[in-house]
Amino acid sequence: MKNKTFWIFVLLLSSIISIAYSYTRFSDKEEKTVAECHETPSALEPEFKPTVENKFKPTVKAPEGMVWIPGGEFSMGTNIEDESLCNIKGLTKDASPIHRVYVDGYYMDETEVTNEEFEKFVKATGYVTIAEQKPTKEEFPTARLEDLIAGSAVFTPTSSAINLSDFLQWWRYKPGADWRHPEGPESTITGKEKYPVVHVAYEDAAAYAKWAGKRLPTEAEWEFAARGGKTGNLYAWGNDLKPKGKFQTNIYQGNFPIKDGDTGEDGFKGIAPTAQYAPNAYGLYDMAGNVWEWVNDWYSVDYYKSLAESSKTVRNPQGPSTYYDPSDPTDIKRVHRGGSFLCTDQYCTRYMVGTRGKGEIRSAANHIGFRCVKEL
Ligand SMILES: [Ca+2]
Ligand SMILES: [Ca+2]
Repeated sequence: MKNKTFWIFVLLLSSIISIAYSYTRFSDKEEKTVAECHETPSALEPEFKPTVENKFKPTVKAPEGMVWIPGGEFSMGTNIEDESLCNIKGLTKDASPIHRVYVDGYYMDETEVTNEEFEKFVKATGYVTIAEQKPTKEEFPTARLEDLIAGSAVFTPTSSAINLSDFLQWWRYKPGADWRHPEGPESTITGKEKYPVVHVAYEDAAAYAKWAGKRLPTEAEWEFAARGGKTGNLYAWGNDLKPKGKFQTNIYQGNFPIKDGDTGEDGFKGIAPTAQYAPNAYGLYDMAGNVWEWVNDWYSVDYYKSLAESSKTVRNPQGPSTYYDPSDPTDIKRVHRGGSFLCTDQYCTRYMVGTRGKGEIRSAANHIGFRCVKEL
């Protein structure tokens, strides 16, 4: 590749895309008809046992913008391993088997952290995100100096229909893309104060959380909250993607990833302001879709298997002791959850509540954000 930004693109950002797209490596493709692509996945019961919420509820008012999540015992994960994604088998098997988990209660942000909130943090601290920093020769010794340019990955639609096996066709490393310039240097966040902040790497999200007196959720806390006290649902709101024909979250409809392919049937083409759809039963918005959300756990492909081996309820799991992803063995990854405005039933269905994503910890993109939790 002779493209000027290729080195950075590959070295700095290829791992980002594995967030949702590493399934190309899992793939054991079978041709399916369009109708089959839209099949409702098989019912999840009876592997899920009832969620048992803790009874305790704080008597004090919740911190502004946060809601109390009671915690308790629940069945975590999914038993859908290969029906979730058209043409691609085995993608979500890292979220199985279903296993029993207990988490203590906590407060959680009602929405993804917004540009307005992140700006307060930056103004107060002078923080500079990783996407704004020029990559160094030490980090990327094989890159040419002129290729070491600050930037981040931006979704770039294709001009025509393509085979979906190679994500490099629709992701570009854009110099100058950062949280203030989500689509690149010419774009701004003026008027987008209530949109989720994007182009934040794990470190950036963790730094914000610390400043705010909060922390990032564990993966178990995130999923307990997303399930809203319900048992074994496919989505954060129930089992029907479109109850009464209405979308419940901001994902992608139409042909992916073609220019103007997103029909916006759910009300939004591309990213949306937070809280545009009904909240789940705990009062949380956008636990599915809009932007992926960093959680604190290391990503290990077989973590759920290791937890399930004991057959006991796992209490307050903090994630594996280190990362492990055989598809990118050298990348240091943590977990993402919830899917994004780019998730489609043609390609990525990780808006399903039990499924997982992953990302290299110093990488960012214009569909990745976060929210925080706080202990009582
Ligand atoms: Ca949409
Ligand atoms: Ca989200």
